[in-house]
Amino acid sequence: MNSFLEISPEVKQAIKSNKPIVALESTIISHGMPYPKNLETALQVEQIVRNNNAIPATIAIINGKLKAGLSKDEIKLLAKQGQSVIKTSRRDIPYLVSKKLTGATTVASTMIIAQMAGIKIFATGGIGGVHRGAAESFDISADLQELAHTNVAVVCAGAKAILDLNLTLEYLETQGVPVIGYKTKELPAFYTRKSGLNVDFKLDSPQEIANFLKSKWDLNLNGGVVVANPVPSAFQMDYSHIMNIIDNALLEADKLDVKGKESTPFLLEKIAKLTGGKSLETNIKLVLNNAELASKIAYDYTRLIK
Ligand code: PSU
Ligand code: MN
Repeated sequence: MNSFLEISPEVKQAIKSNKPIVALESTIISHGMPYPKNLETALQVEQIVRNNNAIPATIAIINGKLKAGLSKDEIKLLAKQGQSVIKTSRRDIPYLVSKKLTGATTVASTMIIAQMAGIKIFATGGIGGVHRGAAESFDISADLQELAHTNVAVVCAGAKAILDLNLTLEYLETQGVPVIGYKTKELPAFYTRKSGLNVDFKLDSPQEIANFLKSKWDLNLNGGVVVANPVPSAFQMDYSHIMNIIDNALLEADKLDVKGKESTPFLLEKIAKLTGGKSLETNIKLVLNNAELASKIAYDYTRLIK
């Protein structure tokens, strides 16, 4: 264990007794949703993990400490301060640590801290990926490189269609990152169950996914796994409607020359506005759904490594 890492007493206890643990990211709280929905959702996600016999470990950097397991007050702080909290990916971590700053962790940095704490399963909404127009902009999320190297499984609803999903899959293939569809052959596109693209493997139970993870890591095939869990049908959005809205949001971002780390939060906010808040409701439902599946996988995985 390193001196930068601070694991909450509850998570520490869970690690010691091989209880299932689910890591949760915090950029989704500060940059992915507006207050107070972000706070309600973060707390609800933790509750769902508990209801499914696992311990939640929300991850962030607080005053320069890498934290696995946050207090309610810490979650509240990230939720309230929103976009003024530093969105923290791999490259940002030493800056926050050396300056003792507070930051919300993306998928990439949440994976890094989860791995330091020994947590293998992580639930979120969607991963970052290869942005549309990446051939010009070079905008490829650091999440993908982290998935290439860090041994954490990320349960998500795919990646959202603001990205180039086809190129995202190609990148993951090159980096040796398996993309599993939970009960589906089709890669979900966050707001919709449909994308027109295929996952690598369809697995139909948390147990099968736990077996897959154990096999990968027992083989010393380092790196992460994407577990794509489609949003429940009742909550999905209309495909052509959301595609249209995404196109409009992308045009707006282009016009205002929004790029780099601002891009994803800008687009999420724009899409929520253009859908009259409907995309946010779908976003919340799919995160809760992912937390439930991640808890079940974590439960089965701990039974395998006993
Ligand atoms: N996708 C979402 N909501 C989010 C994010 C992605 O639906 O909040 C966040 C995650 O934290 C992800 C990050 O790791 O955006 C990716 O940002 P970038 O593309 O700048 O790497
Ligand atoms: Mn980017």
